[in-house]
Amino acid sequence: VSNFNIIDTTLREGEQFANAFFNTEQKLKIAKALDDFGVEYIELTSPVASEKSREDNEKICQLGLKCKVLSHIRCHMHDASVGVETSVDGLSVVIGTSSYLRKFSHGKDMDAIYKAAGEVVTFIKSKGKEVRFSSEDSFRSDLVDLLRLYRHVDKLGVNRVGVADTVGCANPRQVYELIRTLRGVVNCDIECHFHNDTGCAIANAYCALEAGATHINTTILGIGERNGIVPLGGFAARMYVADKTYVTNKYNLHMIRDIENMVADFVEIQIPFNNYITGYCAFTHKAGIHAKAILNNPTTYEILRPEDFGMTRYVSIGHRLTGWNAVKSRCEQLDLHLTDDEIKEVTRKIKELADIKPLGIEEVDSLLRVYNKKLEQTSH
Ligand code: HCA
Ligand code: CU
Repeated sequence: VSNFNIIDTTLREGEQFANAFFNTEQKLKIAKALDDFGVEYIELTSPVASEKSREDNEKICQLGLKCKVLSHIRCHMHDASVGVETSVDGLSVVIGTSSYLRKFSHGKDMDAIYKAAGEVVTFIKSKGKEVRFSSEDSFRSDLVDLLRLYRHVDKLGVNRVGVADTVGCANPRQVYELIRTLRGVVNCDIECHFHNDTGCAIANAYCALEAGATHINTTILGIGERNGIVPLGGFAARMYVADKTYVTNKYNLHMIRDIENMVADFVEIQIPFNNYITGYCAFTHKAGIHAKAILNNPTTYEILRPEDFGMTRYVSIGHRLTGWNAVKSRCEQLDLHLTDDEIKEVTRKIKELADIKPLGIEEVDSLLRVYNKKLEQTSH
């Protein structure tokens, strides 16, 4: 899979995260950081949501970013008429199409949706803005209804149609099939939005691209409704493995850590220990067997080069699973000259102590230094 675009929606979907209350300054910082990172689009909250939202959207548009700026609106003529008067490059239109949403949310039947979609898309196009039309809860919608609707807006000249797994129910194979089918029905680009309730979001995004999708929605750290959507960092990791050159040339991967720290700070959360790329142990190697191979050739156990993401690898040695090769490498770093037999002996000592409790790196280092000194003294 190569050639895809990121539509980051931290400033729309991310605002729906339980802890998110971005002020204007924070929104501007997020928009700039995403632009510097290199996303192709950012999506903002609807200008209809609140007066402040509308004002902040204007301020973001005035930043003169390289990326395109979109705002998210309901499939209403009222929202569209407000949206076209704002400075965004395009509007992302959405309407629920599953029986759940038709019944418990907006109450429209498929014919009414069909009509509203046509009207709104035609209107936005006539005002010269980019327009995307998306169906909420696509995976619990009737396939025949859905394809008919997408074909309709495609004929009317929509820039993209959107598929949204609003409830996070879809699995990669279902995604592949739906997008493959849709690819045969419309000519326009295909955008996808995956929630992560069952941990399939990144895999779903990848399969969507394999099946012909062109644009993927992400947020920083995956924040969004409930447990959120495709995280920008994890998605970047997935795509880096698929096509390293394309991804490293297109995105400023070294920025991921700072962007995540900034947003974690704004929404008052910690970066999860097992986070893609930036989790505290993402590049920590522990077992003796791993440590030895990593020291010989990092790619043995690393699919992501930490340097490509501005990160560093760490080999943990103060534990009962340690091995003498890792200890030897530490001695070299500390410029201590021990023979292999001496290193093996001190490794036994480390394992013995670590069987009682793990040792910090300072404890290991001082053990190595003391041992080295003793040897030096006895040799004189
Ligand atoms: C929601 C809307 C949405 C929209 C996705 C889209 C979803 O908050 O329910 O516009 O493609 O998940 O369906 O985020
Ligand atoms: Cu969503």
